[in-house]
Amino acid sequence: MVLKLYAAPASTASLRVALILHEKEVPFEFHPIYLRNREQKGPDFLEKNPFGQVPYIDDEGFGLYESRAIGRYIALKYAGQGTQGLIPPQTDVQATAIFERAASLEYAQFEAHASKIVYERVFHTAMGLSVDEEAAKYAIDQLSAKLDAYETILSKQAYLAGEVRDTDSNSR
Ligand SMILES: N[C@@H](CCC(=O)N[C@@H](CS)C(=O)NCC(=O)O)C(=O)O
Repeated sequence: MVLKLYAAPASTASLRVALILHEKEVPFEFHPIYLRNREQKGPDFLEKNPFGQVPYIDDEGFGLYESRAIGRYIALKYAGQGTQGLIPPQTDVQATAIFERAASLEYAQFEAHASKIVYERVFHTAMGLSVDEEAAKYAIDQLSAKLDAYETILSKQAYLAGEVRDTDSNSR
């Protein structure tokens, strides 16, 4: 039975899952959820995800929501196919810790501010809703400060996790 992806094309969290499915060459069936119609808040979808948000997958009866958890699940389940090295082997505890740190940084330091900017400046504008310019400007300032820290790290190494440019493993 092919994996089912319940998602919305304009949703960045949905695209995150679609990207992993593509990288891991996993065939899937797309089930569109119409956010404008608030289908995600209807009883059928709330049974899948009580938070009423996309994406959601159904993999042979195993249901899962939260895009990052889904991404990790797909990367682990389909480890033998598609793009390799998305997640380090758990036996390499240092590489795993560094991967987890990069993942935490994305969620805690980047996503909150970046998504606020996109919601205010892109989605609200597209939907004809009022834009909270003050909130957008605050998020831009916050994100700029975070990007300075990213710059410091990435001026010394190629990626936040994974390949290290210098030979000092402590700086990974
Ligand atoms: N942390 C969740 C966020 C999911 C999320 O924010 N989904 C948005 C679309 S990108 C959504 O369903 N919005 C509709 C709503 O909240 O009613 C994830 O990564 O899956």
